[in-house]
Parts: sequence; structure tokens; C-alpha cells
Amino acid sequence: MCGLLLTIEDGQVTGARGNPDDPLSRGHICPKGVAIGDIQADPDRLRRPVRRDRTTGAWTEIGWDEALDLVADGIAGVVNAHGRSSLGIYLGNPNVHSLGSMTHGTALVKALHTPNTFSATSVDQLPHQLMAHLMFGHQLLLPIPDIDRTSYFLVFGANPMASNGSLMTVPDFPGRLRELKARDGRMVVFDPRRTETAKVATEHHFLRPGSDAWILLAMVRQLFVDGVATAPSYAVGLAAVEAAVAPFTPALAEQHSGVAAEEIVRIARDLASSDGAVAYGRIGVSTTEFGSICQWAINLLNVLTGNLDRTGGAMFTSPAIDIVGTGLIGRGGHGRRTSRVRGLPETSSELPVAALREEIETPGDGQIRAMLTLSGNPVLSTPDGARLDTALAGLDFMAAVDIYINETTRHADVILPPTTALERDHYDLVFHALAVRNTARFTPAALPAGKDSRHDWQIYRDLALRITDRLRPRRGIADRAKLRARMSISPTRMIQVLLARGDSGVTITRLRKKPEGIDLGPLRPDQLPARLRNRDRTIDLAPALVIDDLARLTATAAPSADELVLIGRRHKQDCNSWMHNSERLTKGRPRHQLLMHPDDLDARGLSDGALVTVTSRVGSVKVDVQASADMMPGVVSLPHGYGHGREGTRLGVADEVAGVSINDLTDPERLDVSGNAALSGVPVTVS
Ligand SMILES: Nc1nc2c(c(=O)[nH]1)N[C@H]1C(S)=C(S)[C@@H](COP(=O)(O)OP(=O)(O)OC[C@H]3O[C@@H](n4cnc5c(=O)[nH]c(N)nc54)[C@H](O)[C@@H]3O)O[C@H]1N2
Ligand SMILES: Nc1nc2c(c(=O)[nH]1)N[C@H]1C(S)=C(S)[C@@H](COP(=O)(O)OP(=O)(O)OC[C@H]3O[C@@H](n4cnc5c(=O)[nH]c(N)nc54)[C@H](O)[C@@H]3O)O[C@H]1N2
Ligand SMILES: [Mo]
Repeated sequence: MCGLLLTIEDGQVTGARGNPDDPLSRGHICPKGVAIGDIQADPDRLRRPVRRDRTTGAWTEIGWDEALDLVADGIAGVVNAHGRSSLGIYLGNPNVHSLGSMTHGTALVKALHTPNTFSATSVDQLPHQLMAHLMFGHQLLLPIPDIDRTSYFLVFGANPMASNGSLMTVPDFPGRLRELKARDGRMVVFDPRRTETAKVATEHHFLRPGSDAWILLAMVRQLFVDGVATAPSYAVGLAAVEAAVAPFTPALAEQHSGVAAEEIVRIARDLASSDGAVAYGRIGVSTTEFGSICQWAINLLNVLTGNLDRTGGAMFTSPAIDIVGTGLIGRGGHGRRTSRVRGLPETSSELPVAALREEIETPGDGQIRAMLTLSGNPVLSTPDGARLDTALAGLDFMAAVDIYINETTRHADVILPPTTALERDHYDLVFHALAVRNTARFTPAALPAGKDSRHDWQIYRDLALRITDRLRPRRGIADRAKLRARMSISPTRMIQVLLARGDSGVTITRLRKKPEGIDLGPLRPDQLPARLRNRDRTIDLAPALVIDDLARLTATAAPSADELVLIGRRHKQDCNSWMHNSERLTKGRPRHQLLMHPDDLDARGLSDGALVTVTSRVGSVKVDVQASADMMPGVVSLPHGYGHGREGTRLGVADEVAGVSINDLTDPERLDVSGNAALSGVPVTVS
């Protein structure tokens, strides 16, 4: 989403700078942007399909036709023998960053019609989407902080200084924060680590991981105690909320979180009395056992203080292509069916990825026997990845659409590599809709696609057609013609049509003339209730799902004095589990270490730099430990996305930076009510 100015010489990127004319990113660039050419030039990146010999493990390059046929035969073969459920699909994060995946990947998944669809959503933002669905009537109707005008920014479990924001696309967060402070605004951060964001905050509060729900509910309660909780006329359930939060006192929150009760009360009052204030919480709260309660309470803080749909508060975006209003992406749903083995609820037709391993390994009707992964690396990114690793090795067939032979795709029989970001047109369907300012930008391919290469949308098109052709019973002629027609329209053409359908006045012609992007202005207030997507245009303040889940929270025990729990972290120079083969991003001091407070090291007789063993209920890893006074005592941290160097991968990641995978320690049994994995706050021992 950051506008870049690239220097290209002889087909190679030799320079990347932030584009000062980009109306959203304003010249900002992060290390990943600087390194974008490394992916393009990486000799380890796949440029042609490869096939793995199951006996020798050797990979051979093959032609596209052969590769697509092999995948179609493999998948159709399994499905025809064992039924639709025998195919599992996993969609990873980069799908959302590719136009062709958004337009054609989703259509492929639909055409394959398996109940066993999984994605990175359930190790990430599922609670946000579920609460948006239940409260506002659409899974992507997400309130976005008006960072450019707020006077009080209350942050739980996010590190935008490293991440550039999430469900709040905010390029140049440092610059925007400086502006916030210059207008006497405040940023208050709750995080078990004194992060880059905490260090530049007005206030930072340590809290015990997973205890946010207690604090947030105590804050909501305080609004009622002080008599300032108000709800708009189009909201229902205020009395139910008041009753539900009544037991969650600041004193209880202090017991569970370690944050002083008076501080919790004061911050709730500061939020309520500021002119244009916003509460925001991200992956640090959504990946806890009470992620949905947290997102619910955060929405409540914004609604009940009058800050939803208000300048300086949280608002819904008005993108040039409105994926919400047009119904391009469905409203969502929850619990309409459950997973076969553990009975976990579906959300928006997907199952929690924490159930993937058992769905592959547990014999019986509906067992997954073939997998298709699309831009995903679940071996490193989902809980108990080590065991998923083993499970993938036992599949009858696996195919991947990916650009690397990595920890996950090394199990594939065939890998189909699409063109990369620089070789394909891009219009961002998702992140414009989540951005802190309304803008539109079309980025034509900067480099010609390599000879004999395929865009992802072409791969998805060919797979959809070839697989459905082989499925029995065969679909009718009309059906197949419809699919062919749908899949043959290029993503860029779709964007052209979708823009014309909207009322922003933005057209593809205008966008092509202004490659830096078109500014559509700041977030707009006063859009409610019209923008709500449920039938009666009301906000449901008290969805039964979370109200019922409060009992589970109440039943949790207060922490013991000697507990040690594990949390994750992101760095500016990391990109989830990939890009560790970019030398530009990995040179300098290694950053794979376990961070631990010096007192916790002392208590165990460990010294800074020692090789330690970290053990959880599910596994154990050996990693270097680094003393850090930025950690809350009792809390240790590992970055996610590390743990490279496994046999059979071809990544070019140096040994010194390979690290270990935090998800060899995270526990697929720890879940939020939504089914999202509780990756944060895992009980561990360190020796
Ligand atoms: N413990 C812990 N676990 C976490 C997290 C955490 O904070 N802590 N974070 C979670 C979050 S927020 C997320 S989003 C997930 C991410 O989980 P995943 O999406 O499973 O993992 P990524 O590391 O994003 O993997 C991206 C894959 O896409 C490939 N790829 C990159 N670019 C392209 C492309 O242009 N086309 C194609 N076809 N493939 C491409 C890469 O080679 C890689 O295999 O991880 C989650 N896991
Ligand atoms: N450079 C870079 N940027 C990225 C990514 C990347 O890998 N690298 N990944 C992208 C993706 S896919 C996503 S989803 C976003 C995520 O964006 P963010 O949510 O901003 O990402 P994190 O840095 O993981 O921040 C989570 C914070 O929660 C804290 N935390 C952990 N447990 C708890 C808890 O129980 N309570 C509270 N209050 N805090 C807790 C952690 O210490 C951490 O600081 O980032 C995106 N941006
Ligand atoms: Mo994510």
C-alpha cells in the first residue's frame, strides 16, 4: 500500500524509494519495500512449475500444461474416489495482497466446493470479522481509527511502528504519530512488551498476556458507572450490555492483568472525555483465548463514548470499490456447520486452521487426503506446526501455488509459481477498504512478466476449469460455460467495471494517468445507520455469542506468581514467514532470539546469550536467549515466521538467521470462541 518509485535498469530493480506524491503513504517506505527487488531477483524463487519425485525427493522443472494436468488429475482423482471433503484448501496471507487472487482465487475455491477450507484468518483477525458480522452486519465492516484527527488513541496488542498497522492500513505511522502529538493528542498502549510503539507512546502499561478482556470490560463498565454510556438510536441491547459487564470490576481486572484498578478507571474516563477518541486492538488481543470478547469490548468503547462514525473516532471507509456495500464479499456467517473431528464452528464458510492437522490425520468419512495451499506456509504459521508438517507428509496428493520450496510446499507433489508483485497489475481491493484515508491507486506491472510465466489469476482459471472438467458427476454444459466466462475476465478488466459501477468518479483511465493515486479525502463521519449491513440497519450491542462466552472468562483462574508465558513479535524487517532469504533484510544483528527479562533469567540461573530449551504442552525448541528489560517479568517472546533450514526446503536462508518456529510451541487446543487460535500467552518453561 506504500507508493514506491522504482529505478529499473536492464529489467532489474536497482532502487526503491517512497513516492512523496502518494496521497496515502506520503513518501513513506519500510525495509520490505526497499527490498522488493530482492524477491524479483532471487535465484531461489520458482519461475517454472516443479514436480517432486516421491521416492527420491528430487524436484524437476516441468511445463505448465503438464503441471496443471498433474494437479487437476491429482485433486480430481482423490475427490472422485473419496468425496468433496477429501480436499483441503489453505489460503495464506499474500492472497489478500494480490488482485488476481482476490478476483480469481476465491472463485477457484468456490468451484471446488469443499467444506474443508482454511485460511490464515483463523490465526489472525477472525474475532474482528466475527464481531463486525454480528454487530454491524458485515464481516468486513470494520471501524478504522481516524488516526489523522484523533486526540486520544488507545491501543491494545498492536505494534504499528513495526507492522504499519493492521485492519488500519497506516503507512507512515511514525509521521502520523508525530502529528498526533503535535496537536496535543495522546497515545496509550497496553502491551506485555515495551515495543517500538510503546516506546513512543504517551503512556505504556504492561499487562499479563491474555488479560485484556478483563481490562476492556472494566472500562466499558466504568462508562455505565459514570453515567456516560450512550448508544445511538439505531443500536439495540444497551441494557443487556450494562448487566453483562457489571461483574467485571476494575479490582478484578487488576488481579488478572496486573494493571492498577485506578489506572483502568482513569483511562476509561480519559477516553470518554476526549474530543474525538478511539480504542483499537489488534493481533495481540485477537490471538488470545478471549479475542472475540476483546474486539466486542473495543467496539463497545467506541460506540458507547459516541466515537463510532465520528471524526477523530472510528469510522467506516468509503473506498472507490466498496467490497462491503456491493456485496462483492459476503456478509459472513458463523456456526452453520462444524468441523468433523472436534466440532469447531465454521465462520464465513471456513474452518479454524487449528483443526487442519486432525482433519488430515483422523481416519474416517470426510478425512482430508489431498491439500491445495495457495500462498500459505501453515507449517510455520499455525499452532503445532511441527505436527502439521508430519501430517502433510502423509497426504495422498498435495499441490501448492507458491513462489518458494519452503517448510510447507516441500510436501507438495507439484508447485505452480505465479508472477510476483512487480510483474502483475495491482489495485488493492482489501487494504483501501481498511485504510486511514480514502484513496485509490492502480499500479500497472512495473516489469514484463517473464517468458513462459503465468499470473496467479491465470493459474486459478486453468485449475478451476481443468479440475471441474475431471470431477464426477460432471457439471452441466451451461455451468461450465459460466465458469469459463467468469474466469476468463482479467482482474484489471474487473477493476475497470467495478470502478465504473461505484460513485466515486474514479475510473481506470484517471488512475492510469495518476499512478501515484487519487485522494478521496479523510474518513467520513455520519454514515450510520445507512452503512450497516444487517437487515434492520441496527447495531447489535449484545450478541449472544459473546454474552454467553463471559462465563468462560469468569471461570479463568487468577495468575499464579511463578507463571511464565510466551508471546510473539513482529519486526520491521520481517514479513511473516518469508523474505528471510533477502540479505538486505537479514544482515546485521540476528533477531530470532527468545527475549526474557533479566530477573527471569537470574531466577533460572541462565545468562544472556545462552542456548535454552523452551517447552510447552505441545513441543520444545532450542534457541538463543537474550536479556531484555523491555519484557514484562513472567513473559518471554519469540518472533513468528522463523524456523527455516528444514530438510528439503530451497530457500537460501542463512543458518544464523534461521531461528526456530514459535508455532512448534503454540497449542491448537487453545482457542477463542470464534475458533481463532490463541497463539499468545502460551504457558512455557525455559531451562
Ligand atoms: N505464533 C504466531 N503465529 C502467527 C502469527 C503471529 O503473530 N504469531 N501471525 C499470524 C498472521 S497475522 C498471519 S497473516 C499468518 C500468515 O500465515 P501464512 O499466510 O500461512 O504465511 P506467510 O508467511 O504469509 O506465507 C506466505 C506464503 O506465500 C508465498 N508467497 C509470497 N508471495 C507470493 C505471491 O506473490 N504469490 C504466491 N502464490 N505466493 C506467495 C510465500 O512463499 C509463503 O509460502 O501467520 C500467523 N501466524
Ligand atoms: N514488518 C512487518 N509488518 C507486518 C507483518 C510482518 O510480518 N512484518 N505482518 C502483517 C500482518 S499479516 C499482520 S496481521 C499485522 C499485525 O499487526 P500488529 O497487530 O500491529 O502486529 P504485532 O507486531 O504482532 O503486534 C502485536 C502486539 O501485541 C502484543 N501482545 C501479545 N500478546 C498480547 C496480549 O495478550 N495483550 C496485549 N495487549 N498485547 C499483546 C505483542 O507484544 C505485540 O507488540 O502486521 C502486518 N505487518
Ligand atoms: Mo496477518
